[in-house]
Amino acid sequence: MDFITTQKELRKKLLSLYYNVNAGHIACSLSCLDLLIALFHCKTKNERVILSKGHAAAALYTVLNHNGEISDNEYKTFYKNGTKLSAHPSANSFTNIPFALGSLGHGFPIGCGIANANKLLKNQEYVYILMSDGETNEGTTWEAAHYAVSKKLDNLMVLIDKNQLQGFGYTKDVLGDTAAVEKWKSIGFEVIEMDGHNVDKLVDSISNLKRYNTKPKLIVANTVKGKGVDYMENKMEWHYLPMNEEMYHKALGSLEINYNA
Ligand SMILES: Cc1ncc(C[n+]2csc(CCOP(=O)(O)OP(=O)(O)O)c2C)c(N)n1
Repeated sequence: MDFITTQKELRKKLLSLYYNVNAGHIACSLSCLDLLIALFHCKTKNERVILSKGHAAAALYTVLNHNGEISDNEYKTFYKNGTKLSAHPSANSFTNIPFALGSLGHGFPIGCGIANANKLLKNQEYVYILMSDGETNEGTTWEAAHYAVSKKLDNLMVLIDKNQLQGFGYTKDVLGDTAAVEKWKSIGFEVIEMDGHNVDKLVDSISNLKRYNTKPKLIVANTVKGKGVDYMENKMEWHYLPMNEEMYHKALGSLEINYNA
């Protein structure tokens, strides 16, 4: 299947969403959008996807809108007073997520608890967790990682959006490479490392990993913060900046060149 058209169209929607409310975290969402497209393509109806890097909520809302789980009218309420679609996902704002996300380092441990509950209930459904490489700095991440292995959570799949940037620095300068493959392998995860923007290959890898039935799984996905918009790519400031009108049109132009299917 060719996902390029979806990747481009959802990026256009995402940019328009952010531009209309003058909001930031654009590059954070562009970094993980392709991972979300792949996850929602692979997950079965009752499986959960937890966006632990909640500051990229707009990317999640965009994929849910694309899938028909969020209506066009509701999608337009993003960031506005009274909306269910706040800048970071709030509790019960969308299907099956009964807790708020955005305080980094919490989606993963909560997801481990849900995966363990599924196993205790003899329910084989997977829990997928998408977290940032910045979140692998958090202490809670390491406790949860050991918990996942000790409880043999073979129904757990974690994707790390490894764009190597945080809000105010490079990940390597903040705490070293806490998303390194060998670290996670040594704990007991089944780990693969791959391009986090190739949706076809992500879909194949997620499906293959699901067949491997003894360990919790991890995909270290190498990504580019701001992917698709040239002037945002790998630029620290686009963690927080909103776009003005000129920047918005320039961003759309970039997509036309980079996703010319
Ligand atoms: C516990 C916690 N501390 C601080 C923040 C503020 N914060 C929001 S995003 C961010 C860093 C983002 O870097 P990363 O987690 O790697 O995300 P990405 O680069 O993928 O957007 C920080 C420190 C937060 N949301 N939660």
